[in-house]
Amino acid sequence: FPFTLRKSKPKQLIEFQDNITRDNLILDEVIGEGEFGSVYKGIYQNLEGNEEKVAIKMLRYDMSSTNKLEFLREAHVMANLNHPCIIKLIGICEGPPLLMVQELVVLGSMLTYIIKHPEHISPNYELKMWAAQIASGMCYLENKRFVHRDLAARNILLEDRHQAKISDFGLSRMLNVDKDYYKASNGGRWPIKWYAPESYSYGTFSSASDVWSYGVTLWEMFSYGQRPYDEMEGVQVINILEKGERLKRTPRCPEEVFKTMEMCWAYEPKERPTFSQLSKIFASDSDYEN
Ligand code: ACK
Repeated sequence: FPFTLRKSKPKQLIEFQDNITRDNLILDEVIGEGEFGSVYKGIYQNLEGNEEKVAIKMLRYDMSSTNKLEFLREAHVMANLNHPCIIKLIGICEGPPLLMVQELVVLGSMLTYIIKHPEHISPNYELKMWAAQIASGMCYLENKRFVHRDLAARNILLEDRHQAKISDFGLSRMLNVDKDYYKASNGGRWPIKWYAPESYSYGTFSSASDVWSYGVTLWEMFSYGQRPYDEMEGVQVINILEKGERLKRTPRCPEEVFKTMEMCWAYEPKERPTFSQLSKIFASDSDYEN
C-alpha cells in the first residue's frame, strides 16, 4: 500500500454516565458474531420498570485494551446520535464481560436479507427506500460532524421491510472543529473495497469518502448481494480504480441508480454528491424523470 500502517496506542478509557446494571438485563440466544465477541438477543428492564427487547454486544474476555477502547468508542459515538435511520444505543453495562446494549432490529443485516429474499425485494421500491433512509441517516451524521468509515451493506440492519438503520460505528470518528476530514494513523482492518482513493492513499476520511462507500453500498444492494470486485485483492482494486475503472452495472440495477453510483465514485472528493443531495434523489422518484 502507498499508505504506511502504524499501531495506535491505547488511550484513556471512555467513561459513561448512566451505566446499565447487570440485574436489569437478561441475555437470551446468540444472534450473531461481531468483531469483538458474540451478539445476543435479550431483555432490558428500563428505569420505568418496562421491559424492552434489546441486542447485546459482548466484549470477549481475551480482547486487548485497544479493542476495549474501540468497543467503548463505538458506544460513545452512538450515545451522541438520535435518528430513526441509526441504531440507538441504550447503554453500557460494565463487566466483565463488558456489554453494549442497543435497540434490537429483528430482521438483522440487510445484506443477508437481500441475498435470502431477492424475489421479494423490488429495486424501485424497497431498495430505493432503503437507499433514501441510509442517505438521510448519513446526512444527520454529517451535520453532527461524524465520519462513519465503515458504510457497507453488511452494516445496515433492517427493523422491518420499511426501515433500514445504519449500525457499526466501530471505526467512526468525530471531526475536529477546524478540519473537515479525519487523518487515520493506523490502517488495521480497513475495508479497502469500500474506500475512496484519498482514504486508501493518504488515510484521509471525510463525509465525501463516506459518500464513496455509500456508492459501493448501493452497488451491493442493487446487485442483490454480490461481492464488490469479487475475488480481487485490495491492491488489485486500487490499481483498477487508479486507472479510472469502476464497478459495473448489474442486470437489475436501474440506469439512473447506476449513474448516481458513478457520481459517488468521482475521483475528486469535491465532485461527489453530498448526502443531502443523495437523500433527495432517492426520496422522490420524480427526480429520476428530470
Ligand atoms: O447479520 P446479523 O444477523 O445482524 O449478524 C450481525 C451480528 O449481530 C454482528 O454484528 C447482528 N446485530 C448487531 N447489532 C444488532 C442489533 N442492534 N439488532 C439486531 N441484530 C444486530 C448483526
